[in-house]
Amino acid sequence: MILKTPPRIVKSSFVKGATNKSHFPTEDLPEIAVAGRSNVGKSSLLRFLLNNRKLVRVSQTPGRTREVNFFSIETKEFQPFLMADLPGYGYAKVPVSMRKEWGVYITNYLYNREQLKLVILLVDARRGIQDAEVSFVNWLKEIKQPFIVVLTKIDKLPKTKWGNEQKKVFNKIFIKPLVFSSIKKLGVNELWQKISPYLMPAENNK
Ligand SMILES: Nc1nc2c(ncn2[C@@H]2O[C@H](COP(=O)(O)OP(=O)(O)OP(=O)(O)O)[C@@H](O)[C@H]2O)c(=O)[nH]1
Ligand SMILES: [Mg+2]
Repeated sequence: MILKTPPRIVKSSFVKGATNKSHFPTEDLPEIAVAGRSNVGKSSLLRFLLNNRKLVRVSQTPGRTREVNFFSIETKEFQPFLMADLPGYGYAKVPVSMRKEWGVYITNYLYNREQLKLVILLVDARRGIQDAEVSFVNWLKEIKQPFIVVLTKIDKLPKTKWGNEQKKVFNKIFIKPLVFSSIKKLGVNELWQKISPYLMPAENNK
């Protein structure tokens, strides 16, 4: 099912923050994960997508989010699902040893989480796609994990440059990214359209 407008959210709630695998929710619900560098706007995107400012904490101190934060979402259009806000990678102020530890944690989650349907990879529009992100995309392709790429903070660039930034990303990974801004409230319809094929339609959807 592909939506023309965002789904009607009946309820969205914080499930838990998990610092290791044994804390991951065990319900067998389809899951969508939001990944990207620290400070790229993962939590802001979730807030805007779920239309719930109170639900998702936006970090004051980037790079400190160590846990995978799980949110459960009930809508009129789909069966319940979870969204996972992953810890950001590559924040310069974090010691290398800790960065490695996080890398392993996130990679294990992405590789082993059976209910994971889709990864939303965020790329900062001003920085463009970096080598680390290109490697990450290649790895997702290799493990056959479906994903989409979103250029965030697009409001920081004039509209005349958006197409060119999208093309630069395409030239490196052969995927056209969506443009998105949590501040200017841009791109949420397009994002839901990309997400919806990975969700199960509600049985009595009206
Ligand atoms: N201009 C602009 N700023 C944004 C946008 N999205 C997020 N920000 C800002 O970027 C900063 C980081 O946003 P977060 O949503 O906390 O980023 P994050 O990826 O969750 O960061 P970590 O949890 O530390 O990995 C905040 O100051 C946000 O206000 C956007 O679309 N446009
Ligand atoms: Mg965050």
